[in-house]
Amino acid sequence: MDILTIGDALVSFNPSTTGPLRFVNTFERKVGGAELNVAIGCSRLGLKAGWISRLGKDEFGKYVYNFVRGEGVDVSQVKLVEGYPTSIYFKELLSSEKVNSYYYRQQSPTLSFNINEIDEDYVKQAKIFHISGVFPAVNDVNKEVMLHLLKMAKKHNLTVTFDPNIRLKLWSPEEARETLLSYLPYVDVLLIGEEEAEILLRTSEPDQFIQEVTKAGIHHAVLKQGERGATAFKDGDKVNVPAHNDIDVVDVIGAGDGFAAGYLYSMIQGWTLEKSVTFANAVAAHVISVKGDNEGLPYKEEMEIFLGKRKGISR
Ligand code: KDG
Repeated sequence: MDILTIGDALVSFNPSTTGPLRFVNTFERKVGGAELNVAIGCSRLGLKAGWISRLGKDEFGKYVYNFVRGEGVDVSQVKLVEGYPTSIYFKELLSSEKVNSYYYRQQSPTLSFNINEIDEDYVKQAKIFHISGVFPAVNDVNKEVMLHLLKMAKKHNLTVTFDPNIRLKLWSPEEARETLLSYLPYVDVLLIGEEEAEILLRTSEPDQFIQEVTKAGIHHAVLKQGERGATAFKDGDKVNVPAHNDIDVVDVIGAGDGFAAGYLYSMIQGWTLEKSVTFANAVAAHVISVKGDNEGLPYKEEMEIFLGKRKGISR
């Protein structure tokens, strides 16, 4: 297996119109979940991806399970459990770039996780363990499971990649900081947005950021700087790669997960920093040009067309 991740999935309800939710009458039902989106993105690019999770033994749980399986993600470590409803969330679209999320995940099925059920033989066969800050933000059981898995990943020399994905609707900046900083000793590669860097490292100025991350023992990181692109560094090399600012943005949710999927793919290919960030940016650009958290994640063939390696025929 190339990529392993763990997360709480949600059924996402996407409003048919913009504006305050109290005036929205119809929604489209889709699937979301930060870490799951990454697994789907990796799978579409041709990697073998596994996702560890718990879903409710209910209609929504079956819907998510079938969806994830249909995307080719390994679901052998996903259980549908009685007594916990599958998490859901509603999006509120104020514009294509301003989206509010309303979560209903206090009783997340991940509360039923038991660290003794984590299959070490399964974990150790992966190359990369990708984590995000959403999973531990959901509840304290997840925090315990996360630490257990990080220790297991390190024991078996998996590369740990980390996107803090700080969701302030799920926890305060202080709690996020305390918990997420405790993961840094296990992290090999950090993929972080500027606002998150401010919360975690108290800086988003690239050179200071590199200093802080290096102090934390991390020698490979990408600072995502929105319209100003991304600054990446690895073992002393540093590059700044411009963003794609020519995209018609339809739905920004999931961009970071697309970036992570593209970056993980590039890591597996052993590409240079510049090529990796360019590719990850392009995957993210595909995500935001389509409605839904993961629908726009490109397949390998689409990326080959995008990169000019293959000719696309549209009719
Ligand atoms: O990154 C996108 C995800 O955040 C979205 O699919 C669902 O909000 C979500 C979450 O908490 O995972």
